[in-house]
Amino acid sequence: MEKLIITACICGAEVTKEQNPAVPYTVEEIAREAKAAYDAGAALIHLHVREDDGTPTQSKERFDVCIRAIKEVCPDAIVQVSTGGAVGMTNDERLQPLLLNPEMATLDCGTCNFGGDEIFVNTENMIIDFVERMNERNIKPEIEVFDKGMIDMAKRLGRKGYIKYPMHFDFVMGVNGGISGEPRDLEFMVGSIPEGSTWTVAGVGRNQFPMAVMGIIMGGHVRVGFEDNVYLEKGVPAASNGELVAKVVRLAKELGREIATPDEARRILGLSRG
Ligand code: KMH
Ligand code: ZN
Repeated sequence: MEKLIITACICGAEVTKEQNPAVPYTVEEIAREAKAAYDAGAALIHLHVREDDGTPTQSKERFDVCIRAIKEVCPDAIVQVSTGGAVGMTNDERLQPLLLNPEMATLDCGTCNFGGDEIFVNTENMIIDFVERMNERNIKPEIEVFDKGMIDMAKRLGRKGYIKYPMHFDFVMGVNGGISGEPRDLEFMVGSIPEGSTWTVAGVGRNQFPMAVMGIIMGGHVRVGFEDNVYLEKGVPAASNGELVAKVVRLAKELGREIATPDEARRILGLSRG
């Protein structure tokens, strides 16, 4: 089995300091949380950014400042920018961080409900537009799927030549509106992707660590962080993203899986530049 790539989704667009005071908003807080995750064993930082008051933004300038601050304290970490942003943002807003030529970016492969009245919109034409911009800049997409039909969309766009092979997927399990976080759901997702693909799994809320264990034992990779869950265990808020990553490292060690460094992660994901 390949070494385990741990992705830390340190900030997200929706989670707030009211839910956990360690959720980062400022540039300094984002760098602090990235370093805590990296020091604990994360190779990859999935990045959203905020204004100082916590408002989610896709501003190129804000991403630039945050990425520089992250690179100062975790020089070799892979930074994966979000093109999902927050529900309701325009396509142009969401696409801004691609102008910074990051190594990776998310490619959300379908529309889904996101709780309450929220709808996270990703039409077929949007997905094609987003991936073409990534291809132009040699940015590796991480295909975000919240439901099985989104895998089928990615496969369709692969056959049409838009999404390149080998694909890399992130299964986000347990969103209110997407697939749930049962082991059989994950097996279904993993069994549905093209041969030769890599995958990581993100469990939302109480699904985070059960899904992490499944990812470890099934030979996939794991995403944890405040974007998906703010608790270290039931009723115990995590003091930092580093604590969530450290827990995955402990689980992986118990289960006999070694942790990938950022350069090992680059090789596993087929990233062509550092
Ligand atoms: N904040 C969600 C609406 C991504 O990063 O690409 C979308 C999201 C997915 O977080
Ligand atoms: Zn995200």
